[in-house]
Amino acid sequence: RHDEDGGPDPEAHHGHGRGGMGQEVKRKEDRRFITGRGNYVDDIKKDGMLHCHVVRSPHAHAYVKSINKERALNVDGVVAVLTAEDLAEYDLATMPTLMDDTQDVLVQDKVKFQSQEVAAVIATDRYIAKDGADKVEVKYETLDAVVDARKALEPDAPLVRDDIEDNDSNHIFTWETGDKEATEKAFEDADVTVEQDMYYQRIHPAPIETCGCVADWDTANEKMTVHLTSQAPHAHRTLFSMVSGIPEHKVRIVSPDVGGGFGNKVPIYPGYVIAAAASYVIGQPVKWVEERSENIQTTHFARDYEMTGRVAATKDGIIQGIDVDVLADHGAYNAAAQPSKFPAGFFKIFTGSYDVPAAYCKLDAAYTNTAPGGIAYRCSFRVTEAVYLIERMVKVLSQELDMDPAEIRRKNFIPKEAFPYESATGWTYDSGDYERALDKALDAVDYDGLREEQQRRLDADDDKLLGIGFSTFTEIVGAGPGKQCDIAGVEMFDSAEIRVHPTGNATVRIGVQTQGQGHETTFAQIVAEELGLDVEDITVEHGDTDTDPYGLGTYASRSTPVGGAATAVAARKVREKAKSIAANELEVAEEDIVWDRSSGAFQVKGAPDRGVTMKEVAFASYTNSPANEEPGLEAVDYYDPPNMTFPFGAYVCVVEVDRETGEVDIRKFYALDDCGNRINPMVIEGQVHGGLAQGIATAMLEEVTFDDNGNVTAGDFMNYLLPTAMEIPHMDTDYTVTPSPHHPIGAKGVGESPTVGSPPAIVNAVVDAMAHAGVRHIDMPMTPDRVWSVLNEAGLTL
Ligand code: MCN
Ligand code: CUM
Repeated sequence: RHDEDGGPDPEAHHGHGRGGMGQEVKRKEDRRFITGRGNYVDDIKKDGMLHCHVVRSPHAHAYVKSINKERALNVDGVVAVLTAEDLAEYDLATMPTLMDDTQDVLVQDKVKFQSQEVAAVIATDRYIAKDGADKVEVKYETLDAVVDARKALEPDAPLVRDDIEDNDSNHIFTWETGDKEATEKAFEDADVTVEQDMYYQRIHPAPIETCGCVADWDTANEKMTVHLTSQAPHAHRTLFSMVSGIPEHKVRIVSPDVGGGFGNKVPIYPGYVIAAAASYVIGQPVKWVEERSENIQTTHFARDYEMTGRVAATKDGIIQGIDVDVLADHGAYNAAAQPSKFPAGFFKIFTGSYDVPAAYCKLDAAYTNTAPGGIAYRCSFRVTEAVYLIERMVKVLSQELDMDPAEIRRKNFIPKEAFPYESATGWTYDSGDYERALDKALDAVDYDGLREEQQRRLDADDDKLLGIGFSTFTEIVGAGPGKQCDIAGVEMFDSAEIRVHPTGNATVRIGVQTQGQGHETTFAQIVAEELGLDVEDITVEHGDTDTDPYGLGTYASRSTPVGGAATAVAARKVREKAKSIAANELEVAEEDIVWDRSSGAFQVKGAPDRGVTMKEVAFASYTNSPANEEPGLEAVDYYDPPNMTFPFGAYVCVVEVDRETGEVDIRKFYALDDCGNRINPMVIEGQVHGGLAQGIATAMLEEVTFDDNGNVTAGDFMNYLLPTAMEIPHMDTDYTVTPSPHHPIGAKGVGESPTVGSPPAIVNAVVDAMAHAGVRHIDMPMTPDRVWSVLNEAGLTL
């Protein structure tokens, strides 16, 4: 195969031995991780460092009547006990959320969710701080709690937010998108309509490393240094400066190694502010690191969308319209971490991979007595919920029409020729080839063979039912553009700075922040490709706001689409200057110099034996710089993307459902991802494996649950079920390459695709196994008892 311009096959492994694009370079960072030399926030130790432990409310909804510090202060080693009153002196009792709400750093008046921060104990060690916290006496007056968004909107529901002026309900906002009239018309004219309620349950990112920080106020230099578990150090520096009033150049945020983020480390948490305030007041470094249950119970959760989907179609299965109703639970504060102009994230991508002429969505959000959140956990800003909705609805429609679920997808796909494609809700999809991906998937799993086996089992009244589920999803990643997407007003561009040193190696500093995604390797590969340097000669730095260029951070799979683009463009700027130096070295005019990508050298046009390597040029730029150029060889780029990228996938899940126990065995999971041009296939495969594990966990195991009083009943790893190797099946990964036309290296993001795309494939498979008995839906997590109940109702149990 050749690409359309007759160039080399983009799907072949290429690059040129130096670790450029498409090479399976082993991750440079893994050497320190697997030899125990990682450096995480909790590894940071400073002279005189104190420790903070937060006193948390046992109640979900209660007035704080009094706080008595006395007994805690008597504990040997306790240095201070802080309450909201203490923080108020420094104007730090509250902090703004990313959605313009105001959250208590320490409860001022009323507790709004269980385990909310009420007081903080600062002590000479972690255990003393905890002992001290046990001795802080807080008197509460409890109130009825509401933990269900639907109940929260009933007129007599307890009011969560009496701190907001004139507020008399738990309703936060209504958001609408699409064309309501056109959609209604589509439903009036339709041959068939289907409707399905579904609940995307509340889950939690639960990174292995919990959240934490070490705040260090340097009284002599009046500088605040915070080592922080942060996915977005620069944005956090700006917010720290704005909230604290400390000038931004006197705030340094350092994200050392981050032990998984998954969205959990995008927001700012009260613990960070408390530690910083404590260090400022006491004048010593203060460390705060969460325990596991604190992480699950109080930091940002994900999903919690109650959705009703309706689809209008012709009798041939051509979709004419989609109508969606959503009720979103945002917890006690509207604190979702997403671009500020998108109250429902990018949910409006809910028309998916399909050419849908009319679409409309109305979404209401509610406060409840639960921890705030909504956007986190490999979600691409609510694309996860949107993909679940549309991929489930396509399955529901296929059942109504008794059509094959693969065939109905094919009929409705946006055709390859239609790109760039404008969706009914106003996105411009950059590129895609959905049919080819589906064809490859069907072939790979032997679809016809599977359908035959399914029928054979039914005929034989087998104990186990076979189900086949699809998800042919489209993602949207790479926020910006800056005019559309901002965080607290800061436009969502990203950046890279490249310095090539005299001896021909380079330091690359980037504004995005890895949490395990492998940027130290893949971003070096981009530079290796563009500059013809060896990947081993390139060091990538990130996570220090004192030295790295300003960027908006890593989340929503934006690093490659935005930071990767900045890196490629910065490298091209270096190459441009290098060309002029090469001309000087070779004593020819610049027009006579060509860059030879395969050898990583400049050559004289028509005389390929006359050339200089990038290494030689680097040396010359410091030792023999031409008269028309500054010495040195470096460049910086701030990249504001013209559009997002639209990666996609074709996933097939094959399950066996045990009619006796309700257990679901995932027999096969096939995942084809198309993320445009691929930088490192091995890193991508790792991302897909991890993301699928999390998608499978979402479908089968995970849910944060509450009782009626607002107690978190799944707030630790005994009750919140993380997947282990035992639950995760073998996974087959595959790919196609449809480059992004607007990205400098044609790459799209991939980090979240598997978590976004996989849950509906699994639910579709389980439903498919029971479809012959009329089963249309089952909610996640599909625990054996839940599956058994559905089997039983359908008369399928043994
Ligand atoms: N990549 C590539 N070629 C492409 C696209 C990506 O080689 N065409 C590589 C990238 O260079 C990068 C990795 O794949 O090394 C992921 O890239 P990308 O899709 O750009 O996503 P980000 O780097 O922005 O990562 C964010 C994404 C998100 S939002 C969550 S949540 C998540 C995820 O990544 N959190 C993770 N994957 C994670 N993986 C680990 N180990 N830990 C987390 O916390
Ligand atoms: Cu939505 S989880 Mo990731 O965007 O960090």
